[in-house]
Amino acid sequence: MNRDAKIYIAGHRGLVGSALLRRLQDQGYTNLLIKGSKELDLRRQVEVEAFFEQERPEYVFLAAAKVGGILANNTYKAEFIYDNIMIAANIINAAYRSGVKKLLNLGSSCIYPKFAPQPIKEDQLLTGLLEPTNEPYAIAKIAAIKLCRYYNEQYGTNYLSVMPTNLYGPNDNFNLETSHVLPALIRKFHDAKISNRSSVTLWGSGEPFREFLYVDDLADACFFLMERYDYKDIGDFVNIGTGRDIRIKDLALLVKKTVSYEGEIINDRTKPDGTPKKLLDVSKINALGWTAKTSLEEGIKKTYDHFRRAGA
Ligand code: GFB
Repeated sequence: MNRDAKIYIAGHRGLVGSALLRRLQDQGYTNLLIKGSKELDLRRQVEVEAFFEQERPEYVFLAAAKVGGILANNTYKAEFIYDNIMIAANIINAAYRSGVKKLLNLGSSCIYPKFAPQPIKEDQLLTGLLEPTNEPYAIAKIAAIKLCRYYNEQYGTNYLSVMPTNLYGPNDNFNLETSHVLPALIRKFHDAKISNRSSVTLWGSGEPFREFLYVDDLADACFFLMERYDYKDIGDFVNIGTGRDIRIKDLALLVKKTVSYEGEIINDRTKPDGTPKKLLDVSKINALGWTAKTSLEEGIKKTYDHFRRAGA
C-alpha cells in the first residue's frame, strides 16, 4: 500500500479499528478515510453504496461490527445477527461495485464449533454445532467469510479474512454488562479497590479457558497480511492468536495482582460459561512469518495503565 493510498477503516472508533488507525498513522499513511456511525449507518445499503461511489477507497479494513461479551451476545441475538450480516454484506458488495483493490475482513474465533478439537485449525469451520451464546454473531461472521470467498471466486476480487482470538487492549469496552471478560475484570477489580469493597464477582465457574491477543498485535498482523499477501496466498481465512490460553479463574488472579486488589473473588454461577475452550492453532500465520509479541502480563499492565489514564 502506497503511503498516500486511500484507506477506509470501517469501525475506526472500536477496539480493533482504533488500533488499526494507530498503526497506519504510525506507519505514515496520510490518506485515511474514517466515518462516524452518526455520519454513515453501515446497515443501510444505499448509504454505504453512495459513500463508496463518492470516496472510492483503494483499501478497506472491515473492522466495524456490533460486538460484545457473552451476556450481550446471549441477550441481543437478533441485533447481533442482523447488524453484523448487514454491515458485512453492504461493505463487501459496495467494495466490489466501486473497485476496491484489497479488503481485509475481521472475523472472530467464535465461528468454530463449540467442541472443536484443540488447538482449532482453520479447516474445523462448519464441522459441528456452534456455541449457543454467540451463534448469531458467529453466523454473521461466517457469512462474511463466505461473501469474501465467493466474490473472490466469481469476480476475481482480493478480499482476505482473519479470525482473531479474544482481543483486549486500549480503548476497549469497559461496560460491565456488554464487555468481554478481560476489560470487565480490570474495571471490577479497579472499582472494588478504590471503593474498598471486600469482594469481586466472577461470572460462571471460572473453569473455561480463553486465549487473549493484545489488540495492537492484531493490528500488526492485519497490516502485515495486507502488505504482503493476497487471497491466493492465504485462502479463505487465517487464525490470529498467541497459541496459549489461560483458565478464567487464573486470569482473574492475574488481573487482581496487576490492579493490586486484596479482596475475595466470588463466582456467580447464574452467568454462562460459554465455550469450554477455544485455543486457536496459529501455525498458518506463524508459517507466513508473523507471531504475537505482547505477553498477557504485559498486555494487561498496558491496558490497565491506559484505563486509568483515560478515566474510563
Ligand atoms: O469474554 P467473554 O464475555 O466472551 O467471556 P466469550 C469469557 C468467559 O469469561 C466466560 C467469563 O466463561 C464468562 O463467563 N467471565 C467471568 C466473564 N467474569 C466475566 C465478566 O465479568 N464479564 C464477562 N463478559 N465474562 C465471546 C463471544 O465469547 O468471544 C463474542 O460472545 C466474541 O461473540 C468473543 O466471539 C471473541 O469468549 O465467552
